[in-house]
Amino acid sequence: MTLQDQMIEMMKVYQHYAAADGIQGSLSKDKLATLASAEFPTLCQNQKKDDILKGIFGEMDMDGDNKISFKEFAIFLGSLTIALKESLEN
Ligand SMILES: [Ca+2]
Repeated sequence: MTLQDQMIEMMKVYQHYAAADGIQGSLSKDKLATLASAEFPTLCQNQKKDDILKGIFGEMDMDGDNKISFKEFAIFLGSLTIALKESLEN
């Protein structure tokens, strides 16, 4: 799988969860929680997952409109990739 293929998969994941309640184009807090449960199972086994998700949502929602746009999602995934690399190296 090429990096381009993986980016397309990332776009599909966003679109899948963003369209979950029939309102496309953004992720609400509930949709983000559903996405996190399915795509980040290790995180969601953490007892503090609600606090963690609340913090993540706040960090992701850069314009403060209480929704996660694709741009905000993509930027956050970049930061998350850096954090994951650091955690795997330690
Ligand atoms: Ca936003």
